[in-house]
Amino acid sequence: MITEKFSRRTFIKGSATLSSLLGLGAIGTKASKGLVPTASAQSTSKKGTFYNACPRNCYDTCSIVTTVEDGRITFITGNENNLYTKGRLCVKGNTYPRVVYSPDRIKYPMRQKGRGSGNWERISWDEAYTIIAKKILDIKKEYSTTLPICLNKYSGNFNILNYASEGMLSSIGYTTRAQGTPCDPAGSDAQAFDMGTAYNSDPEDFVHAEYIILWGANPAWTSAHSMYFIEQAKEKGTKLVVIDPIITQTASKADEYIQINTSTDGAFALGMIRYIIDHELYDPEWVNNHSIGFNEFASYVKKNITVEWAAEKTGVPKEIIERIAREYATANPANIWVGFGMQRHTNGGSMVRAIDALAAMCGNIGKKGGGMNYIGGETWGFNYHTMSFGPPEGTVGDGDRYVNMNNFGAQVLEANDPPIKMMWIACRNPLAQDPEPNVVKKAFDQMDLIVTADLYMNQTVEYSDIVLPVTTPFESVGVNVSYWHYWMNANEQAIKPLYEAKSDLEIAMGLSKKLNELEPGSCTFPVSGDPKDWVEKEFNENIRDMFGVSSWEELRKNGGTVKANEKVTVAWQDLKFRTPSGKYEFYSEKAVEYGHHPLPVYVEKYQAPKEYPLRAISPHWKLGIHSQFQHTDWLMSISSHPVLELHPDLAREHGIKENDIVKVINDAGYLTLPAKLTKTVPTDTVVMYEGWWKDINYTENFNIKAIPSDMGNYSKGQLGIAFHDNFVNIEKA
Ligand SMILES: Nc1nc2c(c(=O)[nH]1)N[C@H]1C(S)=C(S)[C@@H](COP(=O)(O)OP(=O)(O)OC[C@H]3O[C@@H](n4cnc5c(=O)[nH]c(N)nc54)[C@H](O)[C@@H]3O)O[C@H]1N2
Ligand SMILES: Nc1nc2c(c(=O)[nH]1)N[C@H]1C(S)=C(S)[C@@H](COP(=O)(O)OP(=O)(O)OC[C@H]3O[C@@H](n4cnc5c(=O)[nH]c(N)nc54)[C@H](O)[C@@H]3O)O[C@H]1N2
Ligand SMILES: [Mo]
Repeated sequence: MITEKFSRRTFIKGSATLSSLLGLGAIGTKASKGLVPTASAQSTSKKGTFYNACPRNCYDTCSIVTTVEDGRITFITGNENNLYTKGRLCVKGNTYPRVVYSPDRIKYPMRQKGRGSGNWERISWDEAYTIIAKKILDIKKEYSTTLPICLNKYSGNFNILNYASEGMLSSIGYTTRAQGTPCDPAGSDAQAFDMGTAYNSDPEDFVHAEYIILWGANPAWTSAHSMYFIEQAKEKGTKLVVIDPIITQTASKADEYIQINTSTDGAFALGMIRYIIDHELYDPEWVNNHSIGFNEFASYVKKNITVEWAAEKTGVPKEIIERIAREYATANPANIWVGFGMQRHTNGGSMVRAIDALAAMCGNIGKKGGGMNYIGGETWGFNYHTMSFGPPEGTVGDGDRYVNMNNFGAQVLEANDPPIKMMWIACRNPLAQDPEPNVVKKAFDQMDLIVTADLYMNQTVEYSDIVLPVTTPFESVGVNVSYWHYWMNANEQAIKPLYEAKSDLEIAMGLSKKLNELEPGSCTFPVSGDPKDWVEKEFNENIRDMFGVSSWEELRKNGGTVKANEKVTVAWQDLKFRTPSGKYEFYSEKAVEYGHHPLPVYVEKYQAPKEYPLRAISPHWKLGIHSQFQHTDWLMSISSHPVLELHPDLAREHGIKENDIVKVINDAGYLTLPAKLTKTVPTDTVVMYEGWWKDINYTENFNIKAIPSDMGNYSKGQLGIAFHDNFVNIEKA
């Protein structure tokens, strides 16, 4: 069991210390002890293949073919039937057998004596359900409502069946919910104001573009399969431009790379627009027939924007802005992909509105191979059957209460009527992934009971009272779609659940059973059922029309994967926008309703406080997805610890040399990290990647503050977060 191993690590203010970092080196290459059996040549071995779906919060959402011999996974690879996965997995996906058979998996339900003590004891599922159910019923009795129970669930696993966590809590009454998303809210609101919703075209259509701008996106790391289509376009002669303050691996593939001043992309787009208006390079027919408010917008631009001004703001020479404007406006079709990283700013939404305007006025929206591509949800039309059971009869109240997932700690502490007393955490690691984890911890301290369902002992599990072991995708069934490509993937059960792990759906049924035993009628969630029957309940006419399959079984037999038809894959091809006017809105009343300027105007970037002059950007890491993958042995052997990237000139100013330990400080907390000197980072910025490295008390969020982005309320119910408007100071430790 885990006691000894995990009690070493405690959650302290500050973070990765020098000693914990130095203690690391040896961990990476730990031998496997035969955890993944080699393929047996014996003819007696039972061998089969299964379709699985990678369910992580990733653009690529891959279809996997899993080979199982004698009940163990021996090989995995990408599914050739899925033309986006194209038979290949990313570096993380290829390590899945190490994830499944990792000795670090949580094996049994456990209870911790003393939160954060590491003093765990194994308990049975029945004991776990009993403790949790009794607490739920006690809270309901004491407060006459279940609002003191809070669910924080997000992106560890996007299998449609995993909405059972939401469904189970809805089945006990009204509860408090972490609402919103850290990924995309500002940009999604921008697109909702302009077009009615965010809706991207099929990334496989990059091959049909004549010109591509990757704008604050790093797909070489965060959407590796998209790069194939971009490379194909390049081979045909398409120009690839990358705009990013950091010289990323994606930038290294570009024909032209533009190192922009961070958070000034709105000025860049508006500068291009000024040039395009002056030279009449836009598409008047498109603008006249399919939009409203263009004249007001053009007047704003002529009055307020010059290319010289844009050059000054962005740090990009005027001639370059003009040339990119001309190239973009004269290519047909031209394609823009705006990444989520670009909008993690206090002016993020307004920057996306300016880029939308550029794409729209040049007639690129609605064209195959073109578009302003950001995110989409067209294929998510399942029944969400797991969420269809209402509260028990006689439940009083007006509905659930919401706190912003992006400022979770502070808002939980503020929710006082009634206070939050119990936390259910699934598919989330808030003590590492959220800003200001020390505030989140304070909110945790207020709880009577914290229950976390997870695969591994991450920072949040370590600070929980009860941990419930969950299955990997290979151990249960499911179905997944992407927020980017247009494929639907079946997930089959390839192996039996390891140890005592259960899926979140099975946990929901088990808890409902216990609640109903203790107090009949207290939970409306079904108490038993075969997950395969549940997954079948997700299919409907809408899914059939889009994908041509009527059931999970059919999808499975169809090669495990199927693509939506062309009616949906080219965004806005009918040019019927989902705005109040039905047209593209350069002028948006809806934006005004939400407190913004009606036009895509320039909004100034966040100003660095005097004491903390350096921008800290914390982008997504190539060998992990948030708290997942990087901590496994193969990936630890490639990257054994996190680093702080900084420019050699900045390092020199602070007397810092390669591998020196650097203290990164601001008023939220501090971190110590070894320096990695690189000219890929601008001189006013430091970069620390998001991730969880095994046995290191690191989260980049120790000094990331909960600063909201400008938009998010309209489409997500909550503002997004300006992760990259975070400022620090550094010193040699
Ligand atoms: N390997 C891997 N893949 C992932 C993830 C992961 O953690 N690891 N996470 C998944 C999830 S949940 C998400 S939300 C997506 C994120 O996907 P991306 O948006 O591609 O990734 P980010 O790393 O957040 O940011 C992309 C780039 O934005 C740049 N950027 C920051 N500020 C600005 C700015 O002001 N202007 C411009 N032009 N660029 C800026 C950063 O330097 C960074 O290179 O990736 C998904 N895919
Ligand atoms: N500083 C900084 N912080 C960031 C970001 C950033 O750019 N900078 N990006 C933010 C973004 S965009 C995102 S999306 C968030 C992501 O943050 P989270 O939503 O917390 O995502 P993960 O760490 O991928 O997953 C959380 C946990 O889910 C567990 N899990 C996996 N499968 C299952 C399952 O089937 N059931 C259950 N119950 N658990 C499972 C994993 O083991 C993991 O511990 O991080 C945010 N944090
Ligand atoms: Mo995300």
